[in-house]
Amino acid sequence: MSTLITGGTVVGPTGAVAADVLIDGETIAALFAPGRGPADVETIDAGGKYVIPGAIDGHTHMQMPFGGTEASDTFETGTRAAAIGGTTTIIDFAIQRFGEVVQDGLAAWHQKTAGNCHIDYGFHMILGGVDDDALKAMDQLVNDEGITSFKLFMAYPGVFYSDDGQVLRAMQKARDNGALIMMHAENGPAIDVLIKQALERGETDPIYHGITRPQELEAEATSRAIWLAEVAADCPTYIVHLSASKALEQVAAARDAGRNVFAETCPQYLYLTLEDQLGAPGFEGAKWVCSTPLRSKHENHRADLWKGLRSNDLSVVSTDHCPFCMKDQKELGVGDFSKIPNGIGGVEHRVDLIYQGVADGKLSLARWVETIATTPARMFGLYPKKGLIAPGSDADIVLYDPNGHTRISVETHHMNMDYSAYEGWEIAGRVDTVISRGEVISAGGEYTGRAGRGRFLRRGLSDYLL
Ligand code: DUC
Ligand code: ZN
Ligand code: ZN
Repeated sequence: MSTLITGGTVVGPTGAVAADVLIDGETIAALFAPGRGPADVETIDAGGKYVIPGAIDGHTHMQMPFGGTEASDTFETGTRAAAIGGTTTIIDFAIQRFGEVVQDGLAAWHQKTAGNCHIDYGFHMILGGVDDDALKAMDQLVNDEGITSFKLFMAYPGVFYSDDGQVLRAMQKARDNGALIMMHAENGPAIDVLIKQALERGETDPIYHGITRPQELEAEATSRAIWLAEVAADCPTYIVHLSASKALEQVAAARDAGRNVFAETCPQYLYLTLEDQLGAPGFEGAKWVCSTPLRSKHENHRADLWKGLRSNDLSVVSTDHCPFCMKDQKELGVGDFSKIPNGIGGVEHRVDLIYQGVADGKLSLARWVETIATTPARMFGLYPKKGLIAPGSDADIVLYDPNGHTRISVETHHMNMDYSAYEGWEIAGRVDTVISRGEVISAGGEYTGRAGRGRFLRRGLSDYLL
């Protein structure tokens, strides 16, 4: 069956152009000058709307066991919310813990997702224990399983932490097999000292989560990761959830030197702050406990991050979607901020929140699409199947109404969270229609997708490394 999207403005990484888009089955068949497409097909009117590639969220944690509980969105609820918000692909993190077999962790994630996802999905692999077996498993995942990126943690000693020797060995292996190393860059052992000292002083409120994770310890770990990667023959390295100016300086310097270093940021770091959110009265700040933490509004982080997105020192915006409800989950940390499960939910709102940057004049239309769709596709081996409106690509398409408005609230969102990190925010733009592999799954506020229609994506190597 063929469908023609008419009258819209197609936006891609090279800019915007008026064009009609012909979908044939699950893929894009052709682009036409306005009015020049076939006449005998069904049409979708995109007049006054942007026609953009379905967004790709390269960093989610659906139903992740963490902090003594489990992230509150399942793959069913989380991918449905993502779809409604214009995201048609997620890449979630399968987990290997210390002492576990890597392939067992991967199998567990296949089990969690099977029959449950509303949109297409892939996996990165978290390595919580780098040893000889895990290093061997990296080859197998890259060669046979379509898993081509591995996340390591320089934070969370005793949970996911890898020491520098382990990091170096995993980087050497990745340099060898073409995989990308994704790094949670915070100095975990030093943070643990600061946490202990704060608790001993009776500093137990949520804001101390941020105060005990200063930007210097993100910058130091970022720098160390970059140098370790250089020792590993310039292993390609991608810094996740970069939040702070000093960490960004490290990435920018490495990129200026021609290094294989990339980074993402997330909407929470572009908009929210240590004082206004994490420092909210009482236990309220727990809603915004995530790592890396929100940064001070009295420094220049948010402006620097927007600038980094413009200059491509930050290549990608992902969400690090890791939601926990206040009730029974965040509440685990009443009286002790270190026991608050770390994570913020936002998979539904990334497309709108970054479009707000366009409306505010901080980002071009082309960079909006590039940072939320095209670059994640290239970075994570999904391009040009995903992330692009061109003949042969999957017909993952969002019609975006720049004249619409979005009001974010727990009353109306679809994520399984009992609060919203952006409660009451009114933002410019609105996701109008979402098409996933040729099927309209959301239109005019009505959702028509279904669990189980999403397919596992075996990913290739990152485009940026070839
Ligand atoms: N940070 C979070 O806030 N949650 C999940 C894991 C992480 O690194
Ligand atoms: Zn992380
Ligand atoms: Zn994460």
